[in-house]
Amino acid sequence: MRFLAAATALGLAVVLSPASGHEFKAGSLTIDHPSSRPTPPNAKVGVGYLSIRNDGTEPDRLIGGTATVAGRFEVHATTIENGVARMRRVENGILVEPGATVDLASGGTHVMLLDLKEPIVKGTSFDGTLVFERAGTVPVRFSVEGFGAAAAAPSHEGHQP
Ligand SMILES: [Cu+2]
Repeated sequence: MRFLAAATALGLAVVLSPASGHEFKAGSLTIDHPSSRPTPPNAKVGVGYLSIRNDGTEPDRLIGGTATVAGRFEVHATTIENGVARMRRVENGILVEPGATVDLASGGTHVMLLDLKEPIVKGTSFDGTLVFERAGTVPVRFSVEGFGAAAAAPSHEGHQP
């Protein structure tokens, strides 16, 4: 109830998701559409994308997570250095300010699934968690989608541990 009251007071829509989306709530946070992309056989690295909306009055921070298909879960940022996209682990997590929506998407900040135990297959889904500083551990489910025609597959070479 507190969440609804706060959201209403702020004039925010409580539920706003496309028909194809799926979302997960934890306190003031809404996790929208966790997704992943298929990997080739024997790949050791996969990606995770999602968005996080904070309808509360306190900031929160995504500091980690898990996925059933992966041995390790990291949050990565993409930066362009000398015209080359490089990814590095975000050590302090991802800040989600009150009223903000943070997108973890192709070409930007993303979830890196390392030490894959099995290939990630289009049309399937897998369980995972997101860990936040305030909201704690939030169970989510990643749906595996194809690569969009417009979005080039991100290269994750150099990510091998
Ligand atoms: Cu990465």
